[in-house]
Amino acid sequence: MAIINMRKKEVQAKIIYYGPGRGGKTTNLEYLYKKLRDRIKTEMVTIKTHGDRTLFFDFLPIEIGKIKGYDIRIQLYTVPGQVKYDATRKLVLRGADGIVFVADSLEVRRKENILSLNNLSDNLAAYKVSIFDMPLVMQYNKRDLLEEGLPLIPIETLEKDLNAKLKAPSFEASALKGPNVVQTMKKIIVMTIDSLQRELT
Ligand SMILES: Nc1nc2c(ncn2[C@@H]2O[C@H](COP(=O)(O)OP(=O)(O)OP(=O)(O)O)[C@@H](O)[C@H]2O)c(=O)[nH]1
Ligand SMILES: [Mg+2]
Repeated sequence: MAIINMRKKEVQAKIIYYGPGRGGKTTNLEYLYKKLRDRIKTEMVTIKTHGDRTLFFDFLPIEIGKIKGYDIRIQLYTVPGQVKYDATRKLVLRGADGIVFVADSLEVRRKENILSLNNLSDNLAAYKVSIFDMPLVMQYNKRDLLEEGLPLIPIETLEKDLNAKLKAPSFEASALKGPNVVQTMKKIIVMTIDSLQRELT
């Protein structure tokens, strides 16, 4: 849940990048950090990694200016995607205001995407939150690998596997090269702020 400080006129919202291990969550935040460096006053924080695997979380705070007189601060987090880190994932998810689900487009990762989305739904349910009530954006990542001739899951299949019921806005992206990384972030911020508006008015 967002922290709203009426006296200071500040809103702090938490957005989580969720998805299977190696799907590209950390790479999304790294790209945003490079791209928006002048707008980000603090360093990106990476809490514990083993090689390039996230063991705890990444954290990137962004100030996006004022809405209705309130200073809006967005905190982007990633969870560790590896199945074995579920307790940590659940902890980081606590109090989320919005979620980006980063799916891995590689064909061999089809099952992992579905399991991870189910895991998200279960972990939200444990906090008594329905995934259907949560601002959520789907990102189909690694689309650049199509040019390398690697077998990718067709978008229609990803939509059917992951988004048939949710019907969330979705983006084909490459966290590594950049297409739709900023757009994904903008969309989830707008959706998250929209859902917080009720608390502001
Ligand atoms: N080609 C390509 N590689 C990508 C893309 N996004 C991520 N990768 C690569 O995939 C690997 C895993 O990316 P990470 O961002 O560390 O994945 P993660 O989701 O944070 O993984 P965990 O921390 O284990 O949950 C890295 O080698 C990235 O460079 C992409 O869009 N295209
Ligand atoms: Mg990571």
